[in-house]
Amino acid sequence: MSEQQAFRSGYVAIIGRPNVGKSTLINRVLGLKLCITSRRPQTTRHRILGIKTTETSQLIYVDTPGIHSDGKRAMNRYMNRAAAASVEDVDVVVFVIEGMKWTEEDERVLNKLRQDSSKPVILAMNKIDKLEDKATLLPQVEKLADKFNFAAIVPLSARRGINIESLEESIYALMPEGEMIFDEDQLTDRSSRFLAAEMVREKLFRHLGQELPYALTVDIEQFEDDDGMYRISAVIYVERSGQKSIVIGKKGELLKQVGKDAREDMEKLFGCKVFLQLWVKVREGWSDNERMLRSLGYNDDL
Ligand SMILES: Nc1nc2c(ncn2[C@@H]2O[C@H](COP(=O)(O)OP(=O)(O)OP(=O)(O)O)[C@@H](O)[C@H]2O)c(=O)[nH]1
Ligand SMILES: [Mg+2]
Repeated sequence: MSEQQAFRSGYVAIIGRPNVGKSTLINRVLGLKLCITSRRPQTTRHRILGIKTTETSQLIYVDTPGIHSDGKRAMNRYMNRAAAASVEDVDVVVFVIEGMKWTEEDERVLNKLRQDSSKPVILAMNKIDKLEDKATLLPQVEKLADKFNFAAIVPLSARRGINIESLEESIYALMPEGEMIFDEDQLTDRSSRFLAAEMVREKLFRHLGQELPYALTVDIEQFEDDDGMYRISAVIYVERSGQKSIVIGKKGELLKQVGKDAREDMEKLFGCKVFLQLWVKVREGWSDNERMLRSLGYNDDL
């Protein structure tokens, strides 16, 4: 630690509507792929911590499900609760929006933040790599500054890694002095088992068509360290038998591809060989049944 700078630590909630790039941003800040991402909205379902420890700070980033207005299904209510709870005990909030866009859903998220005005909020304008006319940026920043007393407004690109240090500096400046909260080499609060299930879910989100990703979840049945190689067996639960054959694909091709991609990600993250087996099972109505949700790991105490 440098002599002039006191050590700082605390929690940073990353919030925003679905698909603005919250999980991509956390991965970029951490410099590794911890959180799953996809081009579909509502990819993240659970709160997950990404911990970054440096010489001068330990910043704990909280990835949250996108806040959205459809609270009809039990799963959607669970996701909104997880997002809302994440803001409660943090030191700084990073509110992510998509570039120059400002939607009704963004307004709804901001209204939630207005209800608890005690926390500093940084506005991150993500995906500025897509911005065609740079001259439009400044007027938009000024317009957004009128909406709320943001601690900072940072245009950035999570995918391309533009202006990320500037965001990190703004966060650091708002953090209280404090000791390390987690071990210095700890990267997340989640188990390898949880991360393995997420990797499989991400590949299903990426390989499947429009609706199906929302009808499935992944449960790890076996996770064993076999002399330095992880033996993992995962069950993909779908809601109807017709969905099962789609997930498996012609001659099992789709499932094979999902398994290969997920295994490669796991090997990178865990740093060891992985033997992955996938099964597909039907569990009718799992996503709209509170009890089944809990049995599949969607618990409010997370
Ligand atoms: N062009 C561009 N795309 C980005 C950027 N950041 C994220 N994306 C893309 O936006 C999509 C959504 O990214 P996610 O990180 O999954 O978004 P999220 O906000 O976590 O979404 P939910 O978990 O569904 O709420 C993905 O296809 C990302 O690759 C960026 O800086 N530029
Ligand atoms: Mg996400």
